[in-house]
Amino acid sequence: MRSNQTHPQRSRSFDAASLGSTVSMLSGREKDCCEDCGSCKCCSRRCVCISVFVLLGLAIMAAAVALAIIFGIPQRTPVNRYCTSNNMTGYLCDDRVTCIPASSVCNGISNCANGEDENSEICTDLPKNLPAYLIFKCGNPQFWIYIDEKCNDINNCGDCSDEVGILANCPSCGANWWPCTSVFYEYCKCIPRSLCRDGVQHCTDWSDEYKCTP
Ligand SMILES: [Ca+2]
Ligand SMILES: [Ca+2]
Repeated sequence: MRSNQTHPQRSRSFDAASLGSTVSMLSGREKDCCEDCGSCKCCSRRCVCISVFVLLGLAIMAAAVALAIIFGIPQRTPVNRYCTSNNMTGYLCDDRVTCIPASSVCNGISNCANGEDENSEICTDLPKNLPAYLIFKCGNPQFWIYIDEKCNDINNCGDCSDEVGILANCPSCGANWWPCTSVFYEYCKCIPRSLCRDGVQHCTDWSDEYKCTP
């Protein structure tokens, strides 16, 4: 009877298969613990270390977000390209020196050295993406022109709203122009003096043929 007795502790100590199974089981439990450490009391030192690193990373991210909110997220500042040349509003090229006429922007020709005046960022969906200082809204809001086409004595809007009236607020005719109401669609309140006394009526009052001198 004595020989059939077994010692429980001794038997477990030398049962390699049983030991391997236990280690394997414990490893699985550790893994489970790492995945859900908060609800498990068996966290190993490794699990605690991983959790600390994760929490540290989250804390750093939260601090970065807080600093960005407090001090403001740096944003890309649009380049100011407003310039004037010969008293006309223009578009400043990348060289910060060349000022091209407004009507040279998005005209299909690279007038700036780097072609920035034809950049798709401003030339798509015209005139929506153009700087406001480059355009003039005509009396008919469906039409627009470049700002340098306002007060150039040419009827660019089609209804002369870019040449006559308070919207355009143009100065009087220049020295090379004769003031009159034009009979031609091309002009509005001034006609070129070169057309004076050419045998063709350009003014409603015929003043271009009887008063004007070239
Ligand atoms: Ca151009
Ligand atoms: Ca005009």
